[in-house]
Amino acid sequence: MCFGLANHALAEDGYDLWLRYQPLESAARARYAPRIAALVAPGESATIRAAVDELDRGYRGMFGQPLARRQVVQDGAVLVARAGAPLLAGLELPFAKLGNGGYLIRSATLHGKRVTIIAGNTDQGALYGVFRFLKLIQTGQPIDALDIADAPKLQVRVLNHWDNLNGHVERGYAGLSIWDWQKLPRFNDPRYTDYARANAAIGINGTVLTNVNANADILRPDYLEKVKALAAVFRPYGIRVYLTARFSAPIELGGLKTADPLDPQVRAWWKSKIDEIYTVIPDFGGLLVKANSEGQPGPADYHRTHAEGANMLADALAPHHGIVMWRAFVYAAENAEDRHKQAYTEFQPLDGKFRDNVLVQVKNGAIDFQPREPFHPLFGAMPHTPLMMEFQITKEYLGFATHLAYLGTMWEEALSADTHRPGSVAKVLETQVEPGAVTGMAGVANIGNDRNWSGSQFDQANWYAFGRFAWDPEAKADAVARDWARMTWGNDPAVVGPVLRMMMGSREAVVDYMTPLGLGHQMATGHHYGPGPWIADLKRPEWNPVYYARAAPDGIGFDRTRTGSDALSQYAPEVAKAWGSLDTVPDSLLLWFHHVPWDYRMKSGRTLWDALVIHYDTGVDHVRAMQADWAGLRGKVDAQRWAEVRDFLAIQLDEAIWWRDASIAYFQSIAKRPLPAGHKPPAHDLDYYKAITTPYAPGQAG
Ligand code: GCW
Repeated sequence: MCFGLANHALAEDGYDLWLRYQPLESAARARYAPRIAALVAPGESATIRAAVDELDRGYRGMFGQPLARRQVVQDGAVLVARAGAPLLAGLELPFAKLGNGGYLIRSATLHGKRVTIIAGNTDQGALYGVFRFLKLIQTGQPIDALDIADAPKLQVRVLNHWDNLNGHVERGYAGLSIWDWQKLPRFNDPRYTDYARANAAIGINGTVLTNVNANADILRPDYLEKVKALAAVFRPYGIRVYLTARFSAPIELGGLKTADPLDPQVRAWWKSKIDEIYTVIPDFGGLLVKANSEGQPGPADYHRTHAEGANMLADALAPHHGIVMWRAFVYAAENAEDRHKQAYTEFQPLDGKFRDNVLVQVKNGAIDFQPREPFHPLFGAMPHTPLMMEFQITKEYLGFATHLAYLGTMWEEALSADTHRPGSVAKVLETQVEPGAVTGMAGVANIGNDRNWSGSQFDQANWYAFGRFAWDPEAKADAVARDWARMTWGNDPAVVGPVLRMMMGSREAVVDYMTPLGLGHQMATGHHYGPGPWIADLKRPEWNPVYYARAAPDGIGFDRTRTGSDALSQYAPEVAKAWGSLDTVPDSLLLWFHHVPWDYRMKSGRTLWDALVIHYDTGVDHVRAMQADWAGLRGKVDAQRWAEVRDFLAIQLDEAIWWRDASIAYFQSIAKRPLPAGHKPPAHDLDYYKAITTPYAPGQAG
């Protein structure tokens, strides 16, 4: 018996994510009980069964008993149904606005009984509604007078797993891949179902199972059988599977001499391969491609454009209603152009040249998932081409699994940025380029086989937030964080307050101690773990941190104005003007766009050098503040998860200080200025930091 024990005394390891369904306090139970007295769910589809199972599981967890299932409506019944169900006859419900994935939740009177209706145009919509209803209870919201209607603003809401067939996850910090290819298709780990539940709960409706640095073997018949088994687990939850296509697969698997997208044999090979995939998995979602980027094969190998490459696959997928997600993350080996400009240069002229079922997948910034980047200039610049957002949930550049960094604020910043072409990045994503055109968002997953899925308790928040932003790109990071905090740590305001404070400042703290004031990529080589601002000897200029900071005796920063690379010209004139002027560029992007003297006067009146040092310290201080907040939660959350977070914060503090000290040691060796008063010198000299090597840091490519 565990009655009488407070929740937080029970051991938890984080496995349950946002579906913990902890026992309610008796007052809450009494308050909710009259409104959730029975379940009436007439549908018999696998999706309705999943919805019923989830309600039952949630109810058992929170109320400590099974939820009665009834055929007829009674007082307090929860009705789960699809538009058109006889049960709902006579009720005027606004289904038209809900589209395919939307739902409504309504308190109503039906045949004289007070009921709660959860319904969508599809069973999928009803399932989403059930998760929302459960969330209301989990987060302590009233359910007496509900009138909720919600629908996703983007159609394709996918995770991208950078998982290799050997189980290694590129940029993965949560253990190995959860896909156990060796045991599939015979053994379906129950974890796959929990994965589907967790994703459906946040509206994710697709998953790309394999790494964009692709292996053609995933397209072999034996692997397709394994994919089929996963697809069967995910199907009831409305999650489609997608795969990555290695562009040279016709050579590797098909024995052809070429992978030229205009070659008839190549086209025939892809057509037959794609037909085969659909025979095995009739609702297969489509293909994701990284081409001619970082050594991956692609159409440029045959002097063809990205559009020609993408369209070949699109033509083969179209009869099956499949899509191609074609990545715009390209920068060429022999191209001396500012890396910031290269994707735009290559893709923008192709606007309108892609088939209707192609989405061009664009990273949020023009370089590469840095702690802070301005939005990618392609957003708004390809009005005739569906663009989808690619965010990186896994924290390759933000401290791996041990640094607490809530990315919701970063994504809100990117999505709410005004492209002036017109509208925000969010609006660009949401607006169909023509009626019926597809829209979407992808997130590079942070999921692995660690018990807590994401490598840390707080990294779960980033998976959660990705789902919420994919559903609604205009979501607010603080509201999302609040929901997550309540479902993950409980509704006690004395817990939620500090957790929110920690989360909301956390990403800026990482920016401050790693790459303040608009610096880009200062990470060590290859694994990107730890600082390497001095690195200057890598083959390609843009692989070197010195390429981004350009620290020199005369100052620091990358001039991307007209006097420099002119990357600003790729933005709308209003944006170029604001960011191009030292008077109006925000401090946060100063060094991204300008090279300024060390003694440059910031708006604060401080010199740039002093401001830089202060930012590093501000970042470190936030980590200390998070530690203090967390210390105050001892005993207020379960001991196991509490201790893990405490220890990870200690690692984060060590590493934040490492970042701060190494960066200051390096930049001071060039700036040759004293530290501002009250700011301590680095603990060691520059050579000490340069000598640190961590060859076995996790998540490396290859
Ligand atoms: O950020 C970089 C990573 C690579 C990754 C690449 C990409 C999958 O360091 O590991 O490759 O981006 O997005 O393609």
